[in-house]
Amino acid sequence: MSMKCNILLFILILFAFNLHAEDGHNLWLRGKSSGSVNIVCAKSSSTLDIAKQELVQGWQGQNGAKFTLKIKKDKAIKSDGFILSENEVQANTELGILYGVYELLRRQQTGQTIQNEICNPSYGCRVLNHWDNLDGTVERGYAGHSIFWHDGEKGYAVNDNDRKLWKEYARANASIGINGSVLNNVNSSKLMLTKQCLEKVKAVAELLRPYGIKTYLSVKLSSPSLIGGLKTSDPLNPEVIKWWKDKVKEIYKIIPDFGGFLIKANSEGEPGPQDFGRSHADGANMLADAVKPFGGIIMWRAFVYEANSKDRACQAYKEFMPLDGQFRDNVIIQVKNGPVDFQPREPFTPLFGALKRTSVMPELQITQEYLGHSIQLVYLANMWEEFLKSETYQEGIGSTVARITDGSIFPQKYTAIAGVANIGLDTNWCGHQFAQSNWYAFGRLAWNNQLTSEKIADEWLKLTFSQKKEKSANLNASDWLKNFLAPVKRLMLESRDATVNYSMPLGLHHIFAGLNNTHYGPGPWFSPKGIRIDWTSAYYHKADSFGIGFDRTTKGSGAVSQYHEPLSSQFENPATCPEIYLLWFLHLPWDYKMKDGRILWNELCYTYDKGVNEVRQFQKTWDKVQPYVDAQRFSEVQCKLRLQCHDAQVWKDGCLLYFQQFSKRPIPFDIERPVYDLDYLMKTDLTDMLK
Ligand code: GCW
Repeated sequence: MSMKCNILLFILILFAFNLHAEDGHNLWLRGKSSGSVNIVCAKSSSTLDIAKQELVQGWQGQNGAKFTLKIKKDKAIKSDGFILSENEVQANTELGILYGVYELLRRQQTGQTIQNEICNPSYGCRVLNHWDNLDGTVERGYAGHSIFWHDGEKGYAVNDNDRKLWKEYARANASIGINGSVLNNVNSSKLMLTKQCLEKVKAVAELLRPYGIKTYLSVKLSSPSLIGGLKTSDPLNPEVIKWWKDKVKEIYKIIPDFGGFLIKANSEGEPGPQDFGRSHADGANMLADAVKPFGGIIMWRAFVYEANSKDRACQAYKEFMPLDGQFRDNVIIQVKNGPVDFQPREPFTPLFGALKRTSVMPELQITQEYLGHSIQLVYLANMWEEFLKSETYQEGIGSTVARITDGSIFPQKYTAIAGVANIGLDTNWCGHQFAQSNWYAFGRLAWNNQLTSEKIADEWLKLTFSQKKEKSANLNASDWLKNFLAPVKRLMLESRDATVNYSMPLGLHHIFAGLNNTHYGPGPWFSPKGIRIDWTSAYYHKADSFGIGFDRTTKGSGAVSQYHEPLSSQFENPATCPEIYLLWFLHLPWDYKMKDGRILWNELCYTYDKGVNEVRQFQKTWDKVQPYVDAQRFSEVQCKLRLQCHDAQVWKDGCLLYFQQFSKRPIPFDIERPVYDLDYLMKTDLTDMLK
């Protein structure tokens, strides 16, 4: 076909399906009103005005209907919750009204029913953590530079583009219930608390405020000596205490609704109270006292591990359990979902539920550091659902991580959940069109930790990809549901397990490429000279001629003992340990018999191969939905799936060929042979291959 014909065909296709080119910048907020609405609201304020404007812009209810925004206290409504009915949203606060309006519009636009219903948030603080550096780079960011910080002299100036973007950012967050943003990296700069930086934070806070989003900062505990001219930063030193009190006063003077601090202390080289012989509680409480008069909180991270320890997974529990009950009520210990570090699959961190007299909040990673950056399509809500639904057994059956952390079981003055953001200056915000679903899912789960990943995917796809004609009331009758929604939703729901299968199956973890600190692609061999042993891969997989896996039983590192019964006995025993965690807790022989009758080595081979095939299937699925997707987003996702296919193959070949040196067994002959050489892969930096 000639070029001309091609172009004509393209235009015809666009016309036929009403598919306007889209770049993804509008996220899930594409809904346009289908008629007018008559809003009744007694008050006016910046937040209520936003609510009204959103209603006008997105209303898809009955044309000309009356809709009331009512602020009226009701005991059944908690914090910023609301009661929603077809003609009214009632809330205790203005923010509750705004959340109610977003919920209403979401339901209208996704064809969900609206009945008289109370919607209360699971967590009080629903916070994004931006690992943004003041020079504009983003640690573990794969979507361009920071939306808050820019490099160079003009870095502190604020321009109209900034303001526009921050407003869009605030709106997107509010629409899914996020109400806090930590604006800078936990590996924080000492400059964060200088006047210049705080002025910039003030400017951001002003844009976020009407949308109900509080600003928080990560700060260095050594700030008093680094920028305050003090000789020490010992948290028990009176001058240090005074320095922080003064600094906090200065902050609240310019940002009256400032949320508080997020602290990474005595972790990966960051300063902390232990530098002065003090405990985490000493450090956290000192800051908590400083922010308390202003209603601020301290989120203190439990991501700690020591070089050369026998098992890094045990460290947080060891350091924090002895401090249970010693923290102020405005301190919340922020704990990563897994005990090592955001791996594709980990069991939950045993601190959840074990800390009974201390507030605890989960930290999830939205940015895909270990799950394919912004190259791979991985929907993370399944992982978070699995984590939140994990039984800790700490207070009997039903003590899931969700209920342990949301105040249902332990009375916490503050409840919170954090997600490490995947947002940058890329037009589509997240690097991959589908990575937006993870931002969306985090917000939705933070609001309601009982939602299923299936429901969230369904909503997100309808909001993000449906075309005009499907958005009307006959959405359910459309073939779009059958030919786009169903297959793509299935793809999303299978994507996380596929990634686990082709990268770190059966409980394997931390075997990624460490070269240049990329954390992309396989690296079970990773062990450069002079590196800490707990940064090498062999520390985690422990492959040898006998078998593979980390022995965390009572005969090994003893990590199983940090879990409540019946989990500790379950994990200790290969017959009862869930196979998804097998090599996390046990070192087993290559010929260990799996439940399906295969030996462990063969199971590994089949699982890696399955992962690769799953991604190939994703490619086919996506290609088939082309008629339902606008050209730009279709081809962007298509290109990325191609890369993902390639990289999944590299994972499979690299891991199987490497482990085969120990297992000394053939790769079962009915699965596809490796297409790469191990030598080649060991020398290759996958991120170079991608360029
Ligand atoms: O896994 C590590 C990441 C670091 C990160 C650290 C943390 C911000 O590789 O980049 O530092 O976790 O969570 O503090």
